[in-house]
Amino acid sequence: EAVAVVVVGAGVAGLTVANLLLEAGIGCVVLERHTRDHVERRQRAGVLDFAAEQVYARSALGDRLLAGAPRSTVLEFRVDGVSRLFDADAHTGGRTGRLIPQQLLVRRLISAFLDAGGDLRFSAADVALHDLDGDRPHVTYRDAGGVERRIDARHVAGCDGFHGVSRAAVPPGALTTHRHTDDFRWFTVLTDSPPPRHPLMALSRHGFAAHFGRGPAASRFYLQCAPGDDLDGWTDERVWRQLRLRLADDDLPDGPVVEKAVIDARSVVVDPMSYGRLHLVGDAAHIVPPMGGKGMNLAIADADVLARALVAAVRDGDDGPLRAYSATCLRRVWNDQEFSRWLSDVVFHGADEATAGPFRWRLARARLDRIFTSPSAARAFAELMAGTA
Ligand code: RFL
Repeated sequence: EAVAVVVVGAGVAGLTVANLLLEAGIGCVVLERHTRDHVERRQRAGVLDFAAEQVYARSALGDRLLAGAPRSTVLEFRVDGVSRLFDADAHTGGRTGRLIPQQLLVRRLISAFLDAGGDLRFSAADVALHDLDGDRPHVTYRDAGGVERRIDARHVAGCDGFHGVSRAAVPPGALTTHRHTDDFRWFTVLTDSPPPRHPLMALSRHGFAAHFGRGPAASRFYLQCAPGDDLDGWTDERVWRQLRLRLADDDLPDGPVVEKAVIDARSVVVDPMSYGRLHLVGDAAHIVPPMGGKGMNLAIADADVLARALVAAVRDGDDGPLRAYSATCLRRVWNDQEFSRWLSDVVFHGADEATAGPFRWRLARARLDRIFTSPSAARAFAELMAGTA
């Protein structure tokens, strides 16, 4: 069989590319390794920034995808137990993001695609990419019934996350990988307990902690932890005790802990994001650390740029936007890497003088103080949160 574009991976990136292509009348097939149920349950991010929201608002999908998702207008920093509210709405002129759990967005993207007649194949095993540097690449896989399949395509969108097959299909040496890992780690838990009033980041001598909502009855917390700290040390009892201490809130309501993970403060950027007729999108091409909430938003921004470039190439015979795809995306990727690092630095080093040392601790506190005292610094911060168009 033959199609204009094969999309590998049905995460936020792949589903956004696929929906935008379908809307423009470009044929595509999406291949996803997991079942629909698995993909629809994966809980990760929770904030759609303003730039990502605009991607959907410009398409016919906006109302359907964003229904009921409240705006995120205020961010709370709680410093040594004292609350400081950052009014993002005022500093961006209303260009604030929306609170929407990633799996709800994924669920809606899947149903929108299928309702519009999209071809989405779950449980696709052993996906492999071939002849990427020729004019006519093809993709092979085993379908849910175990039958070997082959799809010829003009382009392949590699949207299969950081551990997918797309980037691995590129010959060694064709891509440069930039990496940086800090010596601190984040411990994150997902709980069935009420969300905070506003997204909350707390700095105190007990260490950093953050509390973000994931829908009306769930929360994601982040706690800074030491390099040697692993999951075994974090009993539920320690989690809640540490959260109450760090958030300076004895009445923090608890609830079942649904998921725990320790994540490195890791940044990765692959350059270029294209190889022949393969284009990498989202986590397949870059990883940003959790602070700043840009991972999902970068995936959506890449998907938008790629979908437009593919429409120009396939429908209008204009390859220019596709050739510029990588450079267009990388400018935003590096901007957001810097933002995420900057914010991680503020909240990590600004939390605990004993860990950061007196000099870095004071620098970090000064950085945070600046966004509450300088209107132009506040605006710059709010713009970075809103995302670059
Ligand atoms: P995804 O979402 O990982 O989707 C990739 C899809 O590809 C499929 N796949 C394959 N399909 C076919 N063949 C193969 N060989 C395949 N290999 C993989 C996978 O099953 C999956 O369906 O990548 P995408 O679309 O690029 O989206 C990126 C975002 O998911 C990611 O950046 C964010 O979730 C990162 N992230 C966060 N981002 C934010 O913006 N804000 C947050 O608060 C936030 N919190 C998080 C996060 C990531 C987390 N993880 C992954 C550790 C919290 C966590 C815990």
